[in-house]
Amino acid sequence: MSNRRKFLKSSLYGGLAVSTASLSSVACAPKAPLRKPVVISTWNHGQEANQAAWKVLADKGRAVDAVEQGVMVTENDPENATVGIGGFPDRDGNVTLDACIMDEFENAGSVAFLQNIKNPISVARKVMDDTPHVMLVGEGAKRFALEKGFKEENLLTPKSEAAWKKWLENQDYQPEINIENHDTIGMVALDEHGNLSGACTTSGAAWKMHGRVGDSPIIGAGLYVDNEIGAATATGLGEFVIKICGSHMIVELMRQGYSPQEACEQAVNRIVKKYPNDYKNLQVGFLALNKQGEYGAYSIHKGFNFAVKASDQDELIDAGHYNG
Ligand code: SD4
Repeated sequence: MSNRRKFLKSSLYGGLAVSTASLSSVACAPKAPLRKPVVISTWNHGQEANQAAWKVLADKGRAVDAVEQGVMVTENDPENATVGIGGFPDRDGNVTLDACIMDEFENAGSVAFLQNIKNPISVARKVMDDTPHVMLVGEGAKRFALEKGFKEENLLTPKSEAAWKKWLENQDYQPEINIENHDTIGMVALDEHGNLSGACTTSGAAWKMHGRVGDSPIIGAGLYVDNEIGAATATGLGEFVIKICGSHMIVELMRQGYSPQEACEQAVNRIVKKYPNDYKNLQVGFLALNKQGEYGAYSIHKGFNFAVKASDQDELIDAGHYNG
């Protein structure tokens, strides 16, 4: 490690440092940067989503188009209970969706608490491209989507409705690690032109309070892209990602010389240090990709995986983790 990096680490984390000896192995970090284009995304559904993103990237398309096309695959899958149609509803039986997107010019678009529109990522894209705003929520987001030609539809599938009715029997609201909401998709990509973009989309925590919004549509929490440096995205219990501005923190650490892997570890360490009682019962995972095509991922607990696609790599990788 360079002296500069050592200095930055000790000054930034002097009071908060978690010994790297306590960290689990970081076998997921690549030895050499991947040749661009590259796309990485959260969880096993990321593999299928990456294929759609790859079609755009392999055709020398823009990363922002790739990530939008990629995460739409997951949004359109009714079997996925935490993204788009088929997402588990809130405790009152409403499916409410959150999504955001950032492009290579650091433009950003976001929607939150959006109902009855299947592809929130594309609505977020339209907010970014066609309005002077970054974020639209609730009724206003829906009205905007309808004006843009999106179709209103019922997103509560019989399967998700049955799961909600089962939950109503006990109404237990304890987060379960890797179970409560483990298919949210965050995706970041580096295109042939060397530009970075990212997207994140979810139906959020199952059985949440009506009106609850998580990290996924919050620029700097669930997603952040700085085309000079890198991009990061998050999954897991969003409240804890928001409280540390997780994705923004990771990008800023990469700016200061940390690798994507080190930056993801530091973000997880921050949650562990700040919330020593909470972290044991909740999962958060981060993914990062830098401008050079190096990636990293890390989570609090075992069980977080992510999908990587590049011209000579196509695999699902178990992320390193802090606990256990
Ligand atoms: C949320 N972060 O709403 C989302 C859920 C998630 O994997 O990412 N699940 O808190």
